[in-house]
Amino acid sequence: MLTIYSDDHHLHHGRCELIDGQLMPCFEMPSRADHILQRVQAQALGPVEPPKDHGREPLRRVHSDDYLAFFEGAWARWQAMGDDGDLLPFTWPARTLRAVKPRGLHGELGYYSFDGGAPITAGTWQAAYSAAQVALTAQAAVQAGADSAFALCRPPGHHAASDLMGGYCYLNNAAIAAQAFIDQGRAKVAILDVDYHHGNGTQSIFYDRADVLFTSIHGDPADEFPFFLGYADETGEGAGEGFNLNLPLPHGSDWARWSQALEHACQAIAEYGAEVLVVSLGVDTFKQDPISQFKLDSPDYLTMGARIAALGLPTLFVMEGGYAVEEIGINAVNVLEGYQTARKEAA
Ligand code: SP5
Ligand code: ZN
Repeated sequence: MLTIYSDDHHLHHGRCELIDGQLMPCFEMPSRADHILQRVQAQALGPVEPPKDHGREPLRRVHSDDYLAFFEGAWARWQAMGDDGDLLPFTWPARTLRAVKPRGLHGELGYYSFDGGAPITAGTWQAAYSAAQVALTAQAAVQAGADSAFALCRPPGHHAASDLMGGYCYLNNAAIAAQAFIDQGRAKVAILDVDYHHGNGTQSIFYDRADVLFTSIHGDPADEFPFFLGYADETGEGAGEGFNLNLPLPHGSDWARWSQALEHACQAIAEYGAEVLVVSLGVDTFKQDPISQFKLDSPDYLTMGARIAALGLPTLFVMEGGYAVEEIGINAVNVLEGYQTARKEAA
């Protein structure tokens, strides 16, 4: 399997985030992608290539122009104010306030974010832009006929909506790739989001559309981030009614429970008649993940990959979360190896 990777992700390294009432070093750190790359190479998964620059247009198909302009320019505005720490929002237009767009940097940042978990640093735009290009380059390989490809990107993307950052995410790499499939002539794209957290950004981007089916297995938002989206009764709206499937699971869910939800999601994807599959590949479902509450073990990821392969669809894997840094390479690459082995056996 082809892996697309850029070192540019090192340009994004946020300083800290608020966890359990304490400021802690950001769990979403550069060594995550480094460990995955090392494992891809150690297991000889396949070639590793740099991204091609597909430009800004494919980003504009998912994100609003004003959001992209704000994100790209935010660091320079922050610097011009004489500050050089991480830029973090601290006020949001919650209920009883107005979702107006204020003039100043901090107000605009609150307008364009939904939590305080996505710090903007000097290199965040460049890193996120490159991550989107990594996803687009891997997408192009699948569109050109490859059975599968792996977009080894960071920062992750599935929490980012059309004009909102949050949850370590800025540009929605998986959604940008899914939209590129549509724009290149695919009629039905399925997204399977296996990250521990609900992919609220991806859901909202495609919520009123029938050409992209969004399915997600995640910690029940009644008890888990992102709390305000990801419930089972969110089934899509308008033309998208019936094309959004949320499968929330309780804290403590193990492979026996999780794999039943995977079966449910895979059946929905098969019934939908998808032409191509995008997997939002988070491995924060791991039992030792420091911020998550599922109980998957490393061998389970091999089985996960094999079940995804049984769908028989051209498949683009897009890296999302996973914070047990020592094991992230093993777990992520296990999904890809499980997939690849099953595909070879089927051929
Ligand atoms: C891409 C992705 O996986 N983003 C996840 C963002 C999660 N941010 C909220 C983390 C809250 C963690 N609470 C942990 C409690 C551990 N004691
Ligand atoms: Zn996650």
